[in-house]
Amino acid sequence: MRRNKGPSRLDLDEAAGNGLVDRRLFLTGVAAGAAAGGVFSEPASADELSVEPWMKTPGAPFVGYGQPSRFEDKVARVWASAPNAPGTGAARTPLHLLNGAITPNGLHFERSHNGVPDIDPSLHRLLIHGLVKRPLVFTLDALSRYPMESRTAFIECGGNGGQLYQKDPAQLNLQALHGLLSCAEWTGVKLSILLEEAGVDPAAKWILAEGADAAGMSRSAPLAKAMDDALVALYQNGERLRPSNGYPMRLLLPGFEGNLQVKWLRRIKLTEAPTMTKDETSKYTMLMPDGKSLQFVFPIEAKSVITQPSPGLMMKEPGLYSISGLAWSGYGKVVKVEVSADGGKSWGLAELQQPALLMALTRFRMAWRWSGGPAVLQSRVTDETGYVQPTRAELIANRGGKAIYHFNGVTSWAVSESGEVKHVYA
Ligand SMILES: Nc1nc2c(c(=O)[nH]1)N[C@H]1C(S)=C(S)[C@@H](COP(=O)(O)O)O[C@H]1N2
Ligand SMILES: [Mo]
Repeated sequence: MRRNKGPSRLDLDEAAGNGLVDRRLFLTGVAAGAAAGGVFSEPASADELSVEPWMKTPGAPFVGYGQPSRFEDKVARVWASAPNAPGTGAARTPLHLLNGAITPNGLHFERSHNGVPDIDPSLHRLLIHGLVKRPLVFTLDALSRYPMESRTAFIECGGNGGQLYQKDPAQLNLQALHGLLSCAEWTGVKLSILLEEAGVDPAAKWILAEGADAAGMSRSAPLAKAMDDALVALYQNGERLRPSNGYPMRLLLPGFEGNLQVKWLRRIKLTEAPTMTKDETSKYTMLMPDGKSLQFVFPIEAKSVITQPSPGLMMKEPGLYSISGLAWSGYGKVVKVEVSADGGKSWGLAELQQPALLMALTRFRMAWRWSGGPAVLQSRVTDETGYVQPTRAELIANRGGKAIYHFNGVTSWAVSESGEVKHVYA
């Protein structure tokens, strides 16, 4: 195996300190990486390929609904639930084991306040009422006759990353720290079409959205958002919504805090003012240092995190690595992600996977030649409004340490000489 030595290593432009390599490496390909002393492969000759047992016998028969390889059984959600309430809690996405920008449906995170209802779609109804000219009720069949559209959007729980408000860095992996985050292509009917059919009373300024679960979870949102880009989502990555994600229909308010993405949607009521439900008074408010709380903090601010490497994923020998991660913003598109290998002293520009969509997870990648020495890896996103992800210190200076929601500061992973990756504050 070639090591990280030799004159060819000078061929690649340094992008930033401690080994970050110019992102154009990915455009010139692996060959350039190998020339630069990357350890991607071993020299081989064709006769090294042996005929394995699976080539000597016919393969498995067909199945109705496909499942991942049995070798991928570690790629799973991990959950915590309330005592005596197994359906109340959250199951987190294994972001450290996925790539690309879309979350497979079976791994979409799940946050449920009182379990997953077993809804018979033929009995489910969506009611639109309140300040409308004509209250309307829709069956799933009726909704299926409206024009539909698809959009890719992330959902992030407002509590995601909440442990980073704590005084000391929690020794947890990425899934435990930031796994209340997923992204899917959602297909359904624009809520504005249904509201227009019902006829919006000019006095209406807000909506109330209510779910058909035993928590009766409900939230208020501005009517302007409902008329702009809200979707009554019926499909998730091409198939019907999963029961845990709102089957047979959920509200999608792109870019807004996860709690507003009301699952098992059964009722939209148009109102003059917010309804002040339990879910927006006793919860999902942000306690500020002066003891006051911010209410109705809707969009998710721009945030990014490195998914590979991350705690639990060991670095092997020194050499060339691809750092990868996710960036997103509830205010629009991700336009720039920078990566640092020296704890924020210097930054190099990461490559963004295209298309970088509005209010969707955006995959970034960066080349790094790890010297084998200590490093602190960070990522920092800028969105199309010019908003730059704050450092953890900046965020806390601003918000204090009492908040638990909307943590979007920079996450830092320390890499030790032994290749171990650890959550630190830098
Ligand atoms: N009806 C209903 N809708 C709900 C919830 C719920 O418990 N009941 N949880 C909310 C919360 S807190 C979040 S973060 C998102 C999570 O969506 P997901 O479970 O599809 O990932 O759904 C929201 N919608
Ligand atoms: Mo949430």
